[in-house]
Amino acid sequence: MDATRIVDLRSDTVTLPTPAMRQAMATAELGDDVMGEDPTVNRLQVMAAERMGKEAALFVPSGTMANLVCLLTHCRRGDEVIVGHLAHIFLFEVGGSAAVGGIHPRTVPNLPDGTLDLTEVEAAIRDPQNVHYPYSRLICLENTHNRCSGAVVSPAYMAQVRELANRYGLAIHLDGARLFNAAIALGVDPAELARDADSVCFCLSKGLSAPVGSLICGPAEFIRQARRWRKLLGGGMRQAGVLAAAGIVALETMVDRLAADHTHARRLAEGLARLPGIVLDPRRVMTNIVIFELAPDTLSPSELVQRLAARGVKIGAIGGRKFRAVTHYGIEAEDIEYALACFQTVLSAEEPMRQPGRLTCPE
Ligand code: TLP
Repeated sequence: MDATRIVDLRSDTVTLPTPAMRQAMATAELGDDVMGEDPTVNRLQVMAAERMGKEAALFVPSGTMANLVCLLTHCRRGDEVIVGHLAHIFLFEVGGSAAVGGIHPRTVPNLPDGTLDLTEVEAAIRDPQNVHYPYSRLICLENTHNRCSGAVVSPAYMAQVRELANRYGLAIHLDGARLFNAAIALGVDPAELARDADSVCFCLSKGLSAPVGSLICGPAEFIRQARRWRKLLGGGMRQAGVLAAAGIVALETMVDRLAADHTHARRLAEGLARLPGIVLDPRRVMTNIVIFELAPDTLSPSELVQRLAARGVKIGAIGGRKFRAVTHYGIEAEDIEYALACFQTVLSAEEPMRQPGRLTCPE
């Protein structure tokens, strides 16, 4: 055991900015972005729109605000949104669209590959003539799919959803927090994955390692309205170019290296799957998220988390006997080998718990 080593696999949100990002932040050209006058934010927005193949883009502080602004822009109060039961928007965004926008979520089960069964989606679409129903307005998808072990949703599937949405006059929003991971895993342009969505957002502060920020991309008129919602939510940041500068470096330098995170996640998954007591199909790991289960009659979830943490390996307990480990910038191949060795030790160790305690990481 290495007393000094920390292998933090709780999330790719823990990534720290690269030296090039810090340099760019220190020297960024700035202005008042609420007035549309921050040249660095404007440059990042142009870059993001180009990467996503959309007319325009808007820089927002977080992925949560990006999704909320998009839902508020698409929907009016009382409208219904069709969303996967494991979607981040549904599970982990504080019910913001209902709380702030009066938007009604209608969940459809996520399949293990992150998609929604289209028959189920169609069955969930309401008859607009029936006075009892809310209007179905929007279908939300997620790529990669966080709770489906970073599953990748294909352009072919997106095209099928588009066809369905067109038949019923619905819009599509894509939570692409990790869209670049999906693009790298599939070997396609991110614009291809975003093509059939009316709005798409992606995060700079996950695998791309920037400290703060997400981008919403879509038609120019959509972005114009989204800008008003961002202001309403308090997301109009003044000299935000300090942050956007890191985002530009992220897009320029941190996309291709995501492939290494995927290799590390696959190696971790394969190693874990060989350990007695771990339930996991490594073939499902396509990107940087590994979700696995602890068999009954082994450690308790808190014992596993705490025994690993005592060795510097941090993972997230995500409910029941399930856990999540996420690879990212700063995690190297030897960190994965170290983590696997620690798993092996704690799963075979008979040592009693020194400090029985609560789970501290719900994610
Ligand atoms: N996900 C975080 C946690 O909130 C769970 C993580 O550690 O994975 N969409 C997706 C698919 C996400 O995974 C996340 C963050 C968000 C949106 C929200 O992004 P932020 O944290 O920037 O608000």
